Amino acid sequence: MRIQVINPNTSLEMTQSIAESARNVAAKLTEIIAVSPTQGVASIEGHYDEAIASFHLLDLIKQGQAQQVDGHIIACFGDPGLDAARELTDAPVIGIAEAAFHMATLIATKFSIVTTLKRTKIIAEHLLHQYGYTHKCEKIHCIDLPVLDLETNETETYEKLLQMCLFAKQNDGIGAIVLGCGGMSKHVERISQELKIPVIDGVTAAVKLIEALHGLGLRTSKWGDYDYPTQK
Ligand code: 2AL
Repeated sequence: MRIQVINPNTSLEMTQSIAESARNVAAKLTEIIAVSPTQGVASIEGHYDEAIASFHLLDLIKQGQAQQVDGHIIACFGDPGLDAARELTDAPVIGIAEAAFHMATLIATKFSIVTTLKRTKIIAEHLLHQYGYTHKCEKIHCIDLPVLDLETNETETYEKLLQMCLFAKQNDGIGAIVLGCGGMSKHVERISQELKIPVIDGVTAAVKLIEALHGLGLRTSKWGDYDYPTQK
């Protein structure tokens, strides 16, 4: 099967690291096609960024559909454009926030999120509410570093991320941690080993969820609001 992994920001470094994470967990016969838009925003850190990124992301979904990929992943923790993307195709489309929330609740009663800038916290809160996971998430912690620091300042961001995850483990009364950015995906294995509790990264979670849907022959329902956009 072929999965299109879309990094909706224009950072090629982040697209590369997301692709690597996805390939590390993909099944032998799964091909990962990693793409990002040539236009848009370099990182997604607020509502305006999300609106711009969603617009360009939808073009990439159309491209993936033309290539007849078997599934699409929106590899940004705000899951920008998810519902609109699902209207465009019947191949499954999964956002990394929803993938991580689903996975976390299968193995822990409660989880906390460790994400990037404080201003992105409200986006995660809205998603938890929308997906029905508010009561499962104990706390949202922010390392308060810009998204692109995950690429340019790897050592410092890793250390901050690790310390915040350790703090959440000790203080939140949780069983698992969700990493709140596509750019954090590359750190999930190392952080899991240090923390010794489940740490869930949405990119890798989404790959395995798409593979599961594919294996079961399940595709996005076209009966109802996810039907193709109406012709004008
Ligand atoms: C994100 C993400 O995952 N990628 C990006 O550009 N912005 N969201 C976030 N909360 O850091």
